[in-house]
Amino acid sequence: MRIVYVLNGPNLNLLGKRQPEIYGHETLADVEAECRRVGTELGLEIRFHQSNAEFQIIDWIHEAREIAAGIVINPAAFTHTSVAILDALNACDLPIIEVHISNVHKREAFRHHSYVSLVATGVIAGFGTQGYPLALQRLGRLIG
Ligand code: CA2
Repeated sequence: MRIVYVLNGPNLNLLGKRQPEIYGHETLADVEAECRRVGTELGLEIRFHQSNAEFQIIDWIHEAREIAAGIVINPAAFTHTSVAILDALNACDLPIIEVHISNVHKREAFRHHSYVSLVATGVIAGFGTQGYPLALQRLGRLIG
């Protein structure tokens, strides 16, 4: 089965517990369950991870580079700051879908720039947590 990494950056472990007006009521566990359900439908094995540490996300990208068919990534605040995550993704010859739960373009100006978009195959923003299954559907098409 084709392996897809679904990677989540800092503070996304708080999903559904704070700021529901921005990020909704679903928890990260709900998002993981939905990714696994859609992954099964699409014949994808989902490796779902979250970390607050930049190095850990980079290590998972290195893992994905070796064994995965694609990456879905919500780098959270690292989106706007991390050249290191951009470099790690650039070392992958894989389709990469960048997901943001909120519409970053109607928020603060510092959220309008994404390092990850420089390497992403596609970007989904503002679809709430539904962005994750949508990203998996797109990957399913791309790697089908
Ligand atoms: O909209 C997104 O998915 C973001 O990647 C979320 C990041 C933010 O820094 C990006 O600009 C956009 C923040 C994730 C923090 O998630 C929380 C969830 C609930 C409560 C507090 C934080």
